[in-house]
Amino acid sequence: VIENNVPIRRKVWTKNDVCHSLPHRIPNAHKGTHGKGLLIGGSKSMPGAVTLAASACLNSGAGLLTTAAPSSVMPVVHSQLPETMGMPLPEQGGAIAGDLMGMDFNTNPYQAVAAGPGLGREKTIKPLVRRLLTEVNAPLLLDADALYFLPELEQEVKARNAPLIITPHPGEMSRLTGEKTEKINNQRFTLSREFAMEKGCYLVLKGPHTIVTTPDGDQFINTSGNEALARGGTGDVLTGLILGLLLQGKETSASVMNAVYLHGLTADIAVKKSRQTYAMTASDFIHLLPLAFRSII
Ligand code: B4P
Ligand code: MG
Repeated sequence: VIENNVPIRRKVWTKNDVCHSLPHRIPNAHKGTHGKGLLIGGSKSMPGAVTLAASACLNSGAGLLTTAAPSSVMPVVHSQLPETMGMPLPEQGGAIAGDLMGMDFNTNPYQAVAAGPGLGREKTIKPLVRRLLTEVNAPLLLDADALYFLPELEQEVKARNAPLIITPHPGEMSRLTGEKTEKINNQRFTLSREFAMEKGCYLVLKGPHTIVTTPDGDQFINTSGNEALARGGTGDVLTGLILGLLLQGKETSASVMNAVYLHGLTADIAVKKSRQTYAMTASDFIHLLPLAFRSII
């Protein structure tokens, strides 16, 4: 099939693909081998989202994670996750005030950075996202509230050299494109391909059978997951998992697809184990990551 003068390449991503592309763990590894990442999120009214993302990242095999959040949110994160380094940030209106403490991304090299879960939509968040787009010279993942200001930062998006990964659900995709959610759902492949190629980003359009599109227009379709994931917090878990695998992998599209697959697999395991989809939470999916990894390796 030809579309926009480019042949369409689509591939269904299976357990076998994860098996073959998941990075090996080597016996003489140290934490630096498995990547040093930065997660930015949280606000006074949403301390849980960034905590879930950090927890998923720490349970993905990542070497070292720093979580940057408003200073009032940091104790919540640390009470749940003593393993993450903390970067308490000045706040305004309960959200990050935006200056990232004068952080210099050249002297603080992270192998990947993610922002968004629970960030809030204070006006201070726009300059923060602009700064990330401009200065992070490593794969950058933007999710949730970090996507809110993206339509106003088009120049910065297009000017990026390092990979940009965005993870909208159909509601967020509707805002990013200006199209109705119904149209997004009816034309998922075409619209995500147009968007990813035009902006030069990796686009993870979430939902049943999540589609990952590369900046070249290649598309990967997920085969795991079920409606048990349709509950608050599961998107935040996915963000942490993608960050964790970006830190360890070499190829962006495989890292992202593997995270999407493993995320869905935790839900498949959850349903298989408990034979119902009512009583479970986003944290339960994180707790099933060991079984998901085990069924792959
Ligand atoms: P938000 O406040 O943006 O929701 P969220 O925090 O992003 O939730 P979370 O991060 O946990 O889940 P996400 O969807 O990211 O929602 C605010 C408003 O946005 C809603 O009130 C609604 O108006 C609108 N909105 C939200 N979702 C919408 C949608 N799908 N369509 C239209 N409007 C929407 O991540 C969920 C994860 O679960 C993903 O990985 C996804 O692939 C997976 N998942 C969800 N349902 C699935 C299913 N049936 N089968 C398989 N996987 C599924
Ligand atoms: Mg979300």
